[in-house]
Amino acid sequence: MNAGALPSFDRRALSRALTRASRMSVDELLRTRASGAQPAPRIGITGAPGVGKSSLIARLARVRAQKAWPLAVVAVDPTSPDSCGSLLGDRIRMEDLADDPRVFVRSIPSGGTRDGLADNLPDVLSTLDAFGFAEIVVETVGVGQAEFGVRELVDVEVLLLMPGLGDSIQAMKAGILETADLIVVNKADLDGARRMALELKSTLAQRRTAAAPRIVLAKAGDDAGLLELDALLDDALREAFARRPADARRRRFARYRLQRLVARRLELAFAGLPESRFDAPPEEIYEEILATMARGHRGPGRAPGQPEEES
Ligand SMILES: Nc1nc2c(ncn2[C@@H]2O[C@H](COP(=O)(O)OP(=O)(O)OP(=O)(O)O)[C@@H](O)[C@H]2O)c(=O)[nH]1
Ligand SMILES: [Mg+2]
Repeated sequence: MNAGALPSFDRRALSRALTRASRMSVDELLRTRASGAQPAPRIGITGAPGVGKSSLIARLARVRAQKAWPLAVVAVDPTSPDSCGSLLGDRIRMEDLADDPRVFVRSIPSGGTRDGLADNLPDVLSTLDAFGFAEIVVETVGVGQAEFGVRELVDVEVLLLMPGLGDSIQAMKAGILETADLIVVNKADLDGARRMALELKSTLAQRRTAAAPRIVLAKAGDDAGLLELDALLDDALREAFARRPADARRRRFARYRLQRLVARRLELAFAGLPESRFDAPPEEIYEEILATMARGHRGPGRAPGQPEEES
């Protein structure tokens, strides 16, 4: 996949294509077919706000880009500044860090979704596939660790935690720890990191999941944890590709994309119904919703919260 000389992609053309992909309406997307490019290996990095995702990715990207270039990083940013106002000043801007010609970094607003993903993320990722990226790292905004939709869009999911996060490990909802392929206890320079890793191990052992995620300790300025994570990612990607052959991967991503589009079309149909309409029998409203969905959305075609097209 590492075709061509460095850098093997046109940054301006790519930037334009990504802007286009991130702004397409549901109806436009439903009419768009996949490019046919084989999806690049995808790594998802998720975790609560401020846990150190961007800082870690900035370092990880350099390491991974030595063997998989060009490498793309897509960071999903919260749309509402209120949702993490106190953290914004602190926010690591990876654009500033990616001086490596093998790395391309792009931030996209999280849009109308509540699962920490941007609405058009599937198409942003397939745009990167069409440009021939060898690997993609996705940072998803931490959403109180409620839902991890990113799972369906990546091959390997990494969950970042840090000491003193508040929640005790035992209290974490079942499934959150188990769906991750790897867990990083980040900011290991802070008190309680080792204790947290031990607690994680025993919690996961008690829950007896089929394949308990591996746990890595990492901290800024220390390469040991970073390199361990890098090696574990290689293993996890290899396993993911063995589990799902090319067709299965492609179909899984296509399924999630369509599922999201249909869900958004449904939301739009609901949003178009006046309050008074709900006095009607449910079956009648349902038929109307189906008809609206079949007709397509005649409005601007965007979910609330998505920016309007620039002129
Ligand atoms: N003590 C310590 N602080 C760190 C470490 N890594 C990152 N930080 C700090 O943690 C803060 C948040 O880091 P980010 O990388 O922006 O975290 P994030 O998870 O990407 O944050 P959001 O994108 O806002 O959710 C910054 O002030 C970093 O400097 C670490 O290993 N140890
Ligand atoms: Mg970040």
